[in-house]
Amino acid sequence: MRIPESGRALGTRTPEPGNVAGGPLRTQHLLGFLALAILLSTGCQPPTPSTEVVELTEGWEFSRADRAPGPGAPGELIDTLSTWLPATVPGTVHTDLLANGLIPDPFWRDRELTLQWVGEEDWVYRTTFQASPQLLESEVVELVFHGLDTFAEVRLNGLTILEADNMFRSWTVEVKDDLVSGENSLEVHFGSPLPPALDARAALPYELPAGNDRGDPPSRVFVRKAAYHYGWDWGPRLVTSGIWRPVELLAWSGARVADLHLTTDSISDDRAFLTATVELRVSREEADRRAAGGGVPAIVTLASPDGAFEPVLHEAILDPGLNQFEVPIQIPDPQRWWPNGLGEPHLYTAQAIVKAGRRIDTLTTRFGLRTLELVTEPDSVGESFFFRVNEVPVFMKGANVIPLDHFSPRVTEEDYRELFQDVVGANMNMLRVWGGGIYEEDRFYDLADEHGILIWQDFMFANGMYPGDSLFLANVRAEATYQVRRLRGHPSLALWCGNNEMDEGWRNWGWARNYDTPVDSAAVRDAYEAIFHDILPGVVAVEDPNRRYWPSSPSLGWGDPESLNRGDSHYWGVWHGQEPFQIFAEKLPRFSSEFGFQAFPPMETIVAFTDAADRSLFDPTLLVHQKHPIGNELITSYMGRDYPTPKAFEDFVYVSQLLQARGMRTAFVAHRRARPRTMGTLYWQLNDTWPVVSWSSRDYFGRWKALHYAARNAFAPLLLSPTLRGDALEVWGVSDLTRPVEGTLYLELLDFDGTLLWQLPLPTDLPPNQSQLLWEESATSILGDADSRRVVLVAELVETGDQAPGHSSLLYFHPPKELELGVPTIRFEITTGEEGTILTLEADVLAKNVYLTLEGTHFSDNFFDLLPHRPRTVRLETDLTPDQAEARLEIRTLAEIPQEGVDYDSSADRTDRPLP
Ligand code: BMA
Repeated sequence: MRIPESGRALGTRTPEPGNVAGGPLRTQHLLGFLALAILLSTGCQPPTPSTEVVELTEGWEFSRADRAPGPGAPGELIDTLSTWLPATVPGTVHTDLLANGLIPDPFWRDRELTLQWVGEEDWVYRTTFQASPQLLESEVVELVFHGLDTFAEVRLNGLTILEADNMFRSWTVEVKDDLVSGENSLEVHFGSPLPPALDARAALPYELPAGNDRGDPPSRVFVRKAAYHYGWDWGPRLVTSGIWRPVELLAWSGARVADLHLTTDSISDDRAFLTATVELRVSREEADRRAAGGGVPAIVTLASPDGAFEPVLHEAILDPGLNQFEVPIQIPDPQRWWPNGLGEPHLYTAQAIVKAGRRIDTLTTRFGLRTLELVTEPDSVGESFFFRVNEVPVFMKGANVIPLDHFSPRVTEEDYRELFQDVVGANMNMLRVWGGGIYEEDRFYDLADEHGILIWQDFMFANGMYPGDSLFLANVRAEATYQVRRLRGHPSLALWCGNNEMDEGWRNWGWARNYDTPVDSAAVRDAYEAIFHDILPGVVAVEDPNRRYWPSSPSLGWGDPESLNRGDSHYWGVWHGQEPFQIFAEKLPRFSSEFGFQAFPPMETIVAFTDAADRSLFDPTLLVHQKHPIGNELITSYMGRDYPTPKAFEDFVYVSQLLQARGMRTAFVAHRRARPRTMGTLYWQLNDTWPVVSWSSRDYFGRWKALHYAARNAFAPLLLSPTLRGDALEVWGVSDLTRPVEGTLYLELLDFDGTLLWQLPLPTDLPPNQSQLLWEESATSILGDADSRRVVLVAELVETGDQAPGHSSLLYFHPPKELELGVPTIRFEITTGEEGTILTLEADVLAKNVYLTLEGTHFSDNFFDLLPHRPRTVRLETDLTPDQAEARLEIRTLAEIPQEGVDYDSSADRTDRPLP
């Protein structure tokens, strides 16, 4: 007997392993162990899989479509573009043009500006594929597009079978009758998603606001397509078209499992009660065959390959079309899914199997056991806003994530893995998938599940107002239904949020007053109400009733004092409002879902997209990679407040990162100290879609800015936060741990030469999950005769019985530019051993913001202050030998930055040298 290993037919093409867009889906059809058991126990002929999936990734070509010439493609390219050129699916037209050598890299220098024609053209993609007689014998054959970007007319063997108009939906067409045995042709025509092509589709008597769309007229809100493609204040305007997610033929007969979804009803330490909902589809042919018997007899089995629960077998009579079953499940001794930092994010596996006649089909999915509520209840401040997970109020630490590449189909599985490593590496437990980007790949949410990273999920609407005609609203409803059903099984999913900054824009940015008549204004608002207060919450209530829906982030604008008392907040008083960083300690929201400050990416990244001549602050080419209209001016002005302003561009880049980290740390620690009033701190923004000056902490290439290190430090489960409030010197302890901490708080006052001026060991208890003032004294009395410009307070918490150094934090009594820093001599050595490559550094005087650079190397720590005569070790992820690394390592510190107006020759004074 031959036992099939997989429900996927032999000969099925599998996607490139590295390409997530074409990667494995969350749920896969496979014949698992239980199917095998049933199969063996029947003792007769093995069942055949009912479903065959054929991925259509091969043989694609593309060409410019012939339509009335607009400004369009440059004349010299027209002939070449009108031939058939090789294409990659999933992909985008820009990446295909690039691969064919027809356009320069859109990220190189100012090339973005020369490539606007690509979005103005229509494009055609085509391929051929073989339909085997076996495939054609299937009772149902469907063509499934998991993502078409965006206005697509699909022709199969010359016949139009689909007109698609939403990048965020999947499209399924029954094609059995349109297929021929042997070769079939498939063509996808993409219409330009820009005016004037778009105008016929979106004729409204008034304008709709569409923030950041750099088109004239702006048009993105009429198109269900990623908003950031049209330009954003951190991204290029490169308006794509293409088959951006996989295409497959799904052939099946008899009955198949269409969906398996588990919801948790209750969990105690002994037992969890769940409901599994299984959706089955039965072909008309199968039903007709069995009509005499009054339906299709089938055995439906629910099982757990990892043994979480006993298999449940169910004899059923199925109807043609959709059948739904609810199966109660009990899991003894349940292991809960915990967010990062609180425990293991345990995942279970469940499998639904349907056997009808000789055919069998299975669907496997993962699930996690946890309870999660967003608690918004009246309290002494106003109204709470916090997440309670498995009965524990959890302080959320994290960031807003945007697509990992402007051309998102080229993001690889490895890229996603590295992102999540860096998210966990920075002690985060939540990411917000922001509404101007994309509903992420399945792989993204799988990794979030595996790493215990909760997801605040926006629907894809941002910074504009959208149309309200019935076709548009129906399109939105279909999109939401598809996405909610696709993602609802992930334990990481914490919240559905309607949109980004739209209610705020309407109320506070003048949008409501932009209209000639109150009637027009009311019509625009009505469309908003329909989408965000009717359709989206309605879809969530039906498809994912246990998850909370929140209409708009933020719920109130940052100028409204009430925004600090209830709801979530985007506090942009810093940066957009030009307020000082210290304001973060005063404006304490209930949940901070956005706030940020820009910095330059590391020099290695700048070098990757510029020529040497471009590398100055206000160079026009460089400014193409700075999308905020006054971004560099703002960085410079804030820098002047706290830091010496460097002469050299390279030094400016470094200090811009210190500045960003300093500002954001001010917010992180203030938010954490303020728990339980404040219960979340998600900064803007985690990553970049291309190499750019932006608010990100991790750049396009995955390099950490100083901010990413600062986030890791400030998000540590146990945080010490020394702070000055007037003359009051306070030391706060914040614990996100669920166990009490007992230990000793060591306080020291050191001068920059390393002389200990004062010290205090203090027995300290820190209760679980709390912020507490541990110690308070007058700064004047602690400083005594010391020069406050030459001293640092070192606070360290060492847990009783712990040998390892504890969490430590430093406090200076002045901003960096007022400190009297001497130029340090830093001695170092690099060794390899069991722990990898280790760098040990030691300085003779305080070395402020030690910045290590070494080609292709990631440092476990960087930008840190090296205390005098206190050696410190840093782990290196590098391909270099210790000797090579020692020879090439560069070290920069704040004291060595040549400043504006200071006559300083850095080359003469560099003091870094290896330890003898
Ligand atoms: C936020 C975001 C984005 C924007 C950022 C910086 O509010 O929602 O719209 O990129 O501000 O301006």
